[in-house]
Amino acid sequence: MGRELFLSGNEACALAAYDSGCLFASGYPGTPSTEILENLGTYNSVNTSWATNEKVALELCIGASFAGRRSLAVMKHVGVNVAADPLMTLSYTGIKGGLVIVTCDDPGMHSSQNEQDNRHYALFAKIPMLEPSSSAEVYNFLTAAFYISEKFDTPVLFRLTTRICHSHSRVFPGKKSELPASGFTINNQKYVMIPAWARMRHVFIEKRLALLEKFSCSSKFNIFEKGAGSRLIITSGISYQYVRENFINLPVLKLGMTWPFPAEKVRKISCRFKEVMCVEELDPFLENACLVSGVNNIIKRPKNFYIGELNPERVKALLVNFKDFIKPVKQNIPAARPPALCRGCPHAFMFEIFRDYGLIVAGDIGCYTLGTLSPYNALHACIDMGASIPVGLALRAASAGKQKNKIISVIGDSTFFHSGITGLIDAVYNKRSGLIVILDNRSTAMTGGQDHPGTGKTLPGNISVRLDIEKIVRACGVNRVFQVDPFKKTETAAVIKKSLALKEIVVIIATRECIIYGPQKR
Ligand SMILES: Cc1ncc(C[n+]2csc(CCOP(=O)(O)OP(=O)(O)O)c2C)c(N)n1
Repeated sequence: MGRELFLSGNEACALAAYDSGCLFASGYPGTPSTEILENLGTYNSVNTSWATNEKVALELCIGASFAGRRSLAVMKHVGVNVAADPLMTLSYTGIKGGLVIVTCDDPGMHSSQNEQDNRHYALFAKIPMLEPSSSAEVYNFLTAAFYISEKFDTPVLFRLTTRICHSHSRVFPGKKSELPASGFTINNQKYVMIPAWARMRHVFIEKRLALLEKFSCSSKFNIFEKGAGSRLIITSGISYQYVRENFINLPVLKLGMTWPFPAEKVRKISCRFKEVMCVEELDPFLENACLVSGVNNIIKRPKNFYIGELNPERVKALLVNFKDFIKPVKQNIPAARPPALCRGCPHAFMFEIFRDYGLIVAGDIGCYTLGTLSPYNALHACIDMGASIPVGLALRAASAGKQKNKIISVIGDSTFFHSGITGLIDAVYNKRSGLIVILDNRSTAMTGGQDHPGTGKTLPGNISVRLDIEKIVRACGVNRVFQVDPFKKTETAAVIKKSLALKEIVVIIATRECIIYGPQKR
């Protein structure tokens, strides 16, 4: 008997990467993905890092892969948007050492700004996608993902969702692989994507997709489970568990490799049934793939299923009545509430000032986004990481009258490193004017207190260089830079008041470590 472990999907993912001989991993924190790298960081032999953002993380993994090393890029779903630029061309170059991109999607938006369905990235980038439905499958599929990556010269998209990442189930780990590094092989036509060579690689991609589709049709990832009745269910990921939790006897085509879509297999099985229904979270991804593949006995899900997370009750209601599950009105538990800033949080002091001055705040993503809620109600726009600086400055420039001088940008320290710096450089270069407040709590607090370039520590806990935000801001060409302490509210308020009147770029750095995750607490 082999080992048996009880692991979360994220833990299983880290163990599988380690056991697969992956020696390089990078990512940027984001729920529900964060624990994958945190766990992988406990293995000394794996070079793990929190990159400054997801684009950098993927580019690091590309470099390691080109050197022949298996590598893993880890991010939440919106992180793939940031990494999309290298991703789309990586599909062209292909890889050398197996390269897997883990996207952790968040249907239901437990802790995200949107619930985009990242399965579309596999279709868009023309790369294979695996979708495990339990921790054991996370382990087995990830091991296979490295194999697929190397066999077909492609990056692989590995899609998890919150419930897979965070639920625990049994895992039966295999043996650890030791792989020698093969080194970089010069091959400009493969690794340098100038148009002439990219055109050839596009031809390669289409051939690769055809081969992958054949592989998918015969692969053990896509299995037909016999059952009773004339309706076939096609499903994948966590939705499979919800189907099985309700209906143990239904015939199910369980797809583990959802892209390229195993069209022929699905067609052959589907035509044996009167009706086919895809049980899937969010967009009609499988449903559309079925339709394009010529499956003509599809019953479409009602459109309200395109929204929100599934659960066993919703799936039951879908399969029995073809209706969405309506939550009973009377419940004895309090309604869900959004989180709030902690007692003693330095951000809270700043938001009290913003509120009391009646400022309009173009915000960013972090704990401080909660400044939008009562009792502050002092954050008025939030789009994506790094947006506060361009959005705030343009909002100011495009506004008139009294409102103009009340508009500021507010960004956290981790977010500043992630994608705030380019907005600041743009502001200086284009001679924009306005106030930017950087809330430096020496932590990536929102996601659990991970280190970043401003904390002086790396992911495995080693001491490193601590980048000085003030020096960076000055190096970007900002002349008016003020340091304040949020706990000294009167002084801080005075600096903010004075800065609002200035007709240039002004940066206030409010430094006070996070009450929970500050360096002294770690
Ligand atoms: C592209 C992207 N990557 C990751 C996340 C997850 N995430 C939300 S806020 C945040 C960082 C917040 O850190 P910081 O700006 O320092 O603010 P703090 O929470 O410490 O106040 C991260 C990583 C995200 N929302 N978007």
